[in-house]
Amino acid sequence: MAKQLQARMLLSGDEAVALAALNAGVLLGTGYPGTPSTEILEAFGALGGKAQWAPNEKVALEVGLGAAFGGARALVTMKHVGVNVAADVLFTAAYTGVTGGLILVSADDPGMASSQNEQDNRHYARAAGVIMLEPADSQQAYDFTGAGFAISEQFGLPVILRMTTRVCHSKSIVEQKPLPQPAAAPSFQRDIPARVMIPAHARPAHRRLRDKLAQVAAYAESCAQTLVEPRGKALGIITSGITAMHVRDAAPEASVLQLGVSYPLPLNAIREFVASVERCLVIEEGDPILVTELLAAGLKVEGKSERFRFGELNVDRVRRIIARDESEEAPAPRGKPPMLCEGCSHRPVFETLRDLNCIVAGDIGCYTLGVLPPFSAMDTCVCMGASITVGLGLRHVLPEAEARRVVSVIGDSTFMHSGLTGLAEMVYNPPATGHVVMILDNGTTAMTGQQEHPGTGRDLRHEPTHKINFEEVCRAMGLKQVVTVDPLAGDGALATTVSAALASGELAVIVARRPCILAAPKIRQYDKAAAEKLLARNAACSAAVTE
Ligand SMILES: Cc1ncc(C[n+]2csc(CCOP(=O)(O)OP(=O)(O)O)c2C)c(N)n1
Ligand code: SF4
Repeated sequence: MAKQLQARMLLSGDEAVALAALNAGVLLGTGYPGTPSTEILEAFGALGGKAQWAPNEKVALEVGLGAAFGGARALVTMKHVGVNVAADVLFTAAYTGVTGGLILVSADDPGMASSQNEQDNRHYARAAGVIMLEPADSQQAYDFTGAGFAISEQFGLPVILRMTTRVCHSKSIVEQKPLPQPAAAPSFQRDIPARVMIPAHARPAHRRLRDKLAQVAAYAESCAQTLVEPRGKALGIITSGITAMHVRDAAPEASVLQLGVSYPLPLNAIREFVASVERCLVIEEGDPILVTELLAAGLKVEGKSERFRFGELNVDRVRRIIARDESEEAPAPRGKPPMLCEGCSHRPVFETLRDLNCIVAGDIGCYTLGVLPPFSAMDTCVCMGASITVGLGLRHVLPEAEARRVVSVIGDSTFMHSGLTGLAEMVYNPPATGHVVMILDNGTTAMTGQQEHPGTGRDLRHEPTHKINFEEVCRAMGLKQVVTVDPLAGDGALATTVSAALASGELAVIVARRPCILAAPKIRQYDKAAAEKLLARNAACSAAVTE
């Protein structure tokens, strides 16, 4: 049910997407936390939308795709590296197509404010063959989300809404405009050749996909998201996303073509724009994707030099690109290095691993800070879930004395995200020296702002739901040594347990359990509220029985 139109609101890009999704009649919002995307689902849930955290991004996109097969509109959110996890679904979802509108928000992080890489997910639209929309501010985040559902349904394709950190987190005025097309009621229409991707169905599906993309390109030639701003003839700039804002500030006299649909490209509109100006620059944050495509199409455009591929663009850097200024840039001011909070339960774990001279295959979360002094106790950290498996690889090949020092360290949310398959590998192909995995269970996804996950026993709204028991899961998967310790107990149990597990030469899981010190008060509140609700429900039941 659409919300009452209000005149204007100050919203972040993430909040604007959530509001548009609600107004567009999205029946299901799902995703996995990751900065800068996390707030979208939280805001969607707070507005009354059905929002849920999935164990990982692949699961989220599959659930969203199922909803879209059922004719409903679905919103799926993740950070840029999450799309790597979801890529298996994405590529084939482009073939199957969708019935209800499906938007996948990819929140990219150029400059790596809080990420392990700055991959440019515009590549994914091209590689998978899905439509990409790129808003530049909160108003466009709202408008493009609304339009995205209509476009997704019109062409029967998933849409990637590519946001970047600045667009996600900057606040600007949003006018709640009416959205293009109301959502249809969900219902299942059988379409086996479209949705069952055996080779005989997939071959024509690939051809259908290419036809659809040609239709989208034709649509993009004159759609509301292709924004032409003719000004002077001397300079024209082709751009997309947040860079459009920098461009308007840096070169107010330049004509601008902002590609709201950044894949597939409206080549005729671009050609016309290029012909209308004397010098045409392509200014894009990240990889030289647009410029490469436009040069390949025979258009006379200039790109930026390689140095501007790294990090975010801003007004000053855009001015430099326009002026072809290659002089040294002032280094960005260095912030205070992050560190584990005082009293954090991860601290004693890394002190122990450091003191035991372990080789630590680490993972991603607050605990990655165990790499910094005074701990300096992490030797690898690649992507979510890689701790267990990289540790196994090391165990398989290192000389025995070194192999016996290898420990994998993984957080609770990360364990749910992508640790389980690592455990399956561990029991299936055990190294000769055994292996030790530590699950640091602090009862939350601390790094991204304390989101719930399937191991907390609470859903996105912090209401009780089924809690996955790590120890039971490990035992069920075949591990004999599963030990639980309180890392803050201060009784030496942690060091004794780790030493014993290392010495055993067997497979072992140590669950180091103690709530994140920042999340603990809230966790106590959630537990208390849940207990009170349960009591009230039981009282109501017994009253009904005795009546
Ligand atoms: C594929 C992918 N998705 C999401 C993220 C964002 N992210 C980084 S660490 C993390 C989980 C951290 O939670 P946990 O493992 O419980 O460790 P904690 O921060 O609580 O110590 C998330 C969601 C990411 N880096 N990669
Ligand atoms: S937020 Fe929690 S898990 Fe993260 S460093 Fe602080 S206490 Fe540790």
